Amino acid sequence: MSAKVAEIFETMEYGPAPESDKTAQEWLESHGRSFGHFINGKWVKAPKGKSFTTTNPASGETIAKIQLGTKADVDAAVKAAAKAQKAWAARDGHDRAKYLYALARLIQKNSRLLAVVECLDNGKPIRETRDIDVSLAARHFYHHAGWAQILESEFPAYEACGVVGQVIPWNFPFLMLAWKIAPALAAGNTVVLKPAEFTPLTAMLFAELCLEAGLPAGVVNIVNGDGSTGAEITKHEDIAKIAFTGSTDVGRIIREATAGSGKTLTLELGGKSPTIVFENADLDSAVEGVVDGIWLNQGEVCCAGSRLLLQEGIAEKMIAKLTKRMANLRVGSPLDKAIDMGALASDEQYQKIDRLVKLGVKEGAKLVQPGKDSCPATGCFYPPTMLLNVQPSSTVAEVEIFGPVVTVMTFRTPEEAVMLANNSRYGLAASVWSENINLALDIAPKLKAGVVWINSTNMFDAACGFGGYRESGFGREGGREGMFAYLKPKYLKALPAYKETKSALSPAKHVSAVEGVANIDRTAKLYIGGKQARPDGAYSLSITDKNGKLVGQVGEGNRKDIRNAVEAAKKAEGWGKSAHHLRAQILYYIAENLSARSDEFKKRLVQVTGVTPAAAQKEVDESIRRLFTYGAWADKYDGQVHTPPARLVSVAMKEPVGILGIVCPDENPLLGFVSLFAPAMAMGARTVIVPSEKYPLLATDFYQVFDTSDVVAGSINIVTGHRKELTKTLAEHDEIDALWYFGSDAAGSALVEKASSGNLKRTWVNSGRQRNWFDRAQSEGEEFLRYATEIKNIWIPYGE
Ligand code: TAP
Repeated sequence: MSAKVAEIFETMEYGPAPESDKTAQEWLESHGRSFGHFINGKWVKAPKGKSFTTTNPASGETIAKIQLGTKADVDAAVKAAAKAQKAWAARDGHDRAKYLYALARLIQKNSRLLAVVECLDNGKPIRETRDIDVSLAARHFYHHAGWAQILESEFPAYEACGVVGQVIPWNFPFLMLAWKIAPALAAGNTVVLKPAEFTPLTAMLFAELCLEAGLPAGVVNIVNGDGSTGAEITKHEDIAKIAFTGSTDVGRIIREATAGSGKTLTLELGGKSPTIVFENADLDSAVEGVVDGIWLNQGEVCCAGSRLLLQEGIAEKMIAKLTKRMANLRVGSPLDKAIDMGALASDEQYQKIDRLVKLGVKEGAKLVQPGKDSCPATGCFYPPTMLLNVQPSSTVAEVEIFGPVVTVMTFRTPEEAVMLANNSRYGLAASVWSENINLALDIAPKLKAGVVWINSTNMFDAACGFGGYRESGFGREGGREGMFAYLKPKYLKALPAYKETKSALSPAKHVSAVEGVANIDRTAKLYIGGKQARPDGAYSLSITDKNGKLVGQVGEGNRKDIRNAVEAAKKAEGWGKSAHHLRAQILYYIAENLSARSDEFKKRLVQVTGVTPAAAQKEVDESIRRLFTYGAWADKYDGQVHTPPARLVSVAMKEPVGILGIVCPDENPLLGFVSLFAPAMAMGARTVIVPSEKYPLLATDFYQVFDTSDVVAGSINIVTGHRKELTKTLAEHDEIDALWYFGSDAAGSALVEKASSGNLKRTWVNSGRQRNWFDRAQSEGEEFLRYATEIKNIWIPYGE
């Protein structure tokens, strides 16, 4: 019997508010509860193909049977995508915009069905699928319809990558599909997408919308399957770019699998994001922020606020408020419109979370689960969980639990908060709570995270790039930066390939053999921390001219020297925060001093490379000009202020990448060197540079130019020696954040991409192709600045 109104007023009990799943069930029936793949605009099912089932994690019921994509299915999908790609890219941008707009409208028209199907398949609450997943997906298609429309005028020097392979996870199945497909199509790519095994259904519904929108066959292909299907996509030779969202472990496998293939790669990976609450925060708002931060989507959120850092003075009060609030969170049927948390996506996920929570308790944490008794006993329901007394080194403070579990730690000072927040191998998001805007705005740039929410959490918008630092991956989704991930410069296809060359260097000969400098030690040392440093191994290498005559010696740097150079770069952290005007001044000053020594550098170029004096002069002049270019850019490559559809602004700051390794080419040993260090310097990145292996004297002669140009010690470090060996050390170094490889050979790029998988540093490689360093369209400008910076979006709410 239902309760009387008077009784309800007394108890304030929620009644059931179920959403009907009738339409969703009818849709499933219309497909016979069985799905194959969507390839070349058609449903494809192999009569004897292997299949798996997808279940409703809230009830354990089987929803549908899904075919497992094989190599043959992936081949067919890639073939269809390749066939469709040229025509799709050649269409007028307005034409592509109309298709994207049609998809946005169709998503809106089918929003309730999409929301219910997502609930059934994933277990997340209807309140969230309806108000977050589906509406943000529609917004993504609208936003990217816009980019398709203005692509030619906004990205005139760029073109589509080609066929794009996309692999997505199960936590936001439809939203992740939208984040992947919308920008790819806007840029003129065609796609082969694999949804997660647990949650393929909204992708199937989307395929139907593609048919309804009349999207040309082959533009969108969806192949169902598991990790093995994903692996077939990531290694496919005819795919030009891979976009992956998922765990850091699989991201690492994909980084290695695609190394040296020439495919571009973006990785959106895991996180362990901090929520920092200062004593002067509005605690009631902060409690709601924590609830949203960690219990949205049952905590199965890459950017979940899973580490709560409380300033000591308010810790007790905040924990009490939070415990009370947790007791009121309602966990139950995902289709009930009045529940806060649904079911975890699978039993596997349930077991993993439970195992980690028990381990946390074993390691000394105190378990708080006030809503445990009201959590449904059957189905994959896990209560909101808080772990207190957690040590920064404990497992639960370090690993991504990917469930409704928050770990709590305390801090005393803002400095300690920043230190604790950054004490993670991840760097996806952070949330800062303080009513003192000065404090919050001081903290936000110090956090190593791609997104920082001030007095808010989990805000997303298609216009604001989303993505991580460190092992949270590289690349951004959304906004202009997200479009760059699906485009490539047009000049690339015309670049000639390098031939494999043997190392030019030989161990040092007698110093007295050096022309004109008998008995004088003319060995150029390394340049570390603003000083010339002897190589650790105390060996030198001989440098010869074009006739094989000895012209000088340089230090033979080794692993230890690279480590020392990185240490020096770490100490120069202040360079990243220096004023942009100062960077410009230093670059102009370097240009001025190079100009004063123009003759000396010209002679050196003639001597070692054998070019004519006129060609050498041209290289020196272009190098001076390039320094001016980056002096110019230093205070002009600014961030942006986005205005998402809410009472917030999102400030997109361009931050230096941190410590950047650079491997220089042999051709144009002066201009190549300048073209690479100058943009990094302009953006405030600290560099460890391996100059041309064959002609390092052009870089070692430069030490004196640096010394007389106010260059900050440690902001630029140079280690001469064998390119391959030093490159490998740079790629494997965990404290190098990014690595550019422009070595003059065919194999170095693969080495860099493979060896960088340890800390998943961001790489930019030449894929064995030689650029023309005199051609300004390909060798200077914003492309270089983009690779020298990371975009951090800081979200700031306004209004009372
Ligand atoms: P994963 O296990 O990494 O799976 C992600 C996708 O990769 C799935 O489609 C999976 O297939 C496929 N896959 C598995 N092994 C593969 C391989 N060797 N080669 C190619 N593809 C392979 O992640 P998950 O458990 O589904 O998702 C949770 C993770 O995603 C969390 O770490 C979370 O933080 C992260 N995530 C990140 C973001 C962003 S934007 N940074 C957003 C959402 C989620 P099957 O699952 O079908 O086997």
